[in-house]
Amino acid sequence: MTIILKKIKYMVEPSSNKNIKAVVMQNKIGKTKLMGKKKLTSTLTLAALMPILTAGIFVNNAAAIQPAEGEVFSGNLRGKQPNIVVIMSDDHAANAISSYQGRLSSVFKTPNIDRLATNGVRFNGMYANNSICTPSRAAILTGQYSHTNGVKTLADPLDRNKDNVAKQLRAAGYQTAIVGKWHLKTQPSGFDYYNVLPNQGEYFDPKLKEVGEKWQNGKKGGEVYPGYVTDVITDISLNWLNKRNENKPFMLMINHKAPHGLWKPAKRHQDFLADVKIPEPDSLYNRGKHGPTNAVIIDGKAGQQFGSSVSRRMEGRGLVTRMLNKDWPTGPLELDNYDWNTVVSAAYQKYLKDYLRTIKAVDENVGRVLDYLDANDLIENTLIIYTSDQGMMLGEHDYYDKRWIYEESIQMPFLVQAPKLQSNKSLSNTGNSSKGKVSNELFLNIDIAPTLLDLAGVKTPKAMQGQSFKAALAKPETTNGRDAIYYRYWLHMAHHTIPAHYGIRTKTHKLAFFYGLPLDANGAMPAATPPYWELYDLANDPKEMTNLYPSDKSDALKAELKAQLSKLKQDIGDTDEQYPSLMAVKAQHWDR
Ligand SMILES: [Ca+2]
Repeated sequence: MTIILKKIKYMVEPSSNKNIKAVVMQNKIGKTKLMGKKKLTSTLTLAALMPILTAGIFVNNAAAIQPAEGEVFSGNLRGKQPNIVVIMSDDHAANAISSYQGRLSSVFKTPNIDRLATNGVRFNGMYANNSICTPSRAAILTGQYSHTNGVKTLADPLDRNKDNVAKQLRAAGYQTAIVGKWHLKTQPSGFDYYNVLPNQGEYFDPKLKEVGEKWQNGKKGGEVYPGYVTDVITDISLNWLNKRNENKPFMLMINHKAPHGLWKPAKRHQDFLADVKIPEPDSLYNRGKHGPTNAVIIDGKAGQQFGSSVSRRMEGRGLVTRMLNKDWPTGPLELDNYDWNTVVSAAYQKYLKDYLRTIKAVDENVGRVLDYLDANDLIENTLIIYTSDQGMMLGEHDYYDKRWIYEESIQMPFLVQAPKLQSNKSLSNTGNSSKGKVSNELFLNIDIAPTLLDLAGVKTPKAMQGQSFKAALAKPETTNGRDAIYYRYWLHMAHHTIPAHYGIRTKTHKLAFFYGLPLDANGAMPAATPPYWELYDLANDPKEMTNLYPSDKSDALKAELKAQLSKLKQDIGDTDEQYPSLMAVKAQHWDR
């Protein structure tokens, strides 16, 4: 125990010979003053001891921090195990990153995030297994599907005794930290340092809950940090980097709140894009034969619509209705003409400007992190990822929010810059050789944890369901991904009136079964919705404008995809037999 205390004390002492060249802390954080050596030492000692005080599975962690300084970690492993920085924003659609060259790229640039695309690999086929905050974050950490890790909805807490990527990396000698959005209710585990927002957090003067303070679940607890949340999260992250033990590799997760709604841009960005017309998707006005085109009867009420709209198609949660409220954070929507298309356009423009303004601050702060890593000679041996917990519907098909199986919702932006120094054979082909390259293969968020572990020389634990795609970092154009991905949204009809569904996305097609039942999902709405199917030919209809399911011509394709979907469900253990109500719906609708 003495050795451990000594070790941890060393770990938290600021390095004496730091040479910080270019970092200017934008905010003087009141909190920093409190983080004198004494407090940090006691704080992190407690955090480091927690695993040892807990049972069984942490034995490796304890072993990992016990050897005396220099014997195991400095020199031997350093240089082989890359540092890892994962910057993850919230609801950032690939369309809103200029290197993805989407609809918005002509008017909105993300020069700093794009540095990762220029120097690394852009993944076009990274997907969330369950396109909503809490479940996707749990899947990323645990490497497991929602039905396995137990976090199916926003209401499910992550069991902190479960294994996760941070615990595994700690056991392999890493220092681990997470700053910013957490949204998993229970106290973070596996992290030497955490400082996280309660629940969604606030844009201005956010509260954060730091390691060492008495933990309170969910939205409770925390101390105020003056400033704008994206700046504050970056300040705390860089502060942690300054204080880390330089003799160990590190994994730092920087989790931004932005660009999650309701959007509150930094004051410096409130007029950004003011005179710009944001390109609109055609499907904002013409929804085609996409999705549930007809209103349905839900809970006895006729004329109900699925999916929150930009337009007035849906009142209540529809953006027009919400933005007309005088309390809308950036001021109410101003209209001088109530023609349908004029109103839709005005609401869309306001939505996108609010949204993109919050991303502007994310991009600036990504730049600060990259500059820091550069200035401190860390870029050579650090893997840097930029991603988001899922995507976002930005007016496509007259939707906002996510949750749907549609591309804009489930695609996660995923940009990776591999370490430049290639002292490790397993990374010998990454770096310059893969600079500026693109992968069009299919991957899932549950593959991220196994990949990070693979990079650190850790075998994927059996309980993780994802697969390492480390090879794709070196040879993105020739490395195969998954044949198909499995998607499932459980939070039936809550918040944005989207029915529960599951489906399969192959390289060319997407098939989704909207079974429309709450089952045992926490927070799901009780009323069943009419079951239906959707089928899209992604090769010829990438914007998913025409649901092919009603056409008899696609019968063979439907049968083939249904068989593939059933097989996939079987393989990953997400079978339907435990739900009699779902089996009854399938008996009626599976073969229709
Ligand atoms: Ca999210």
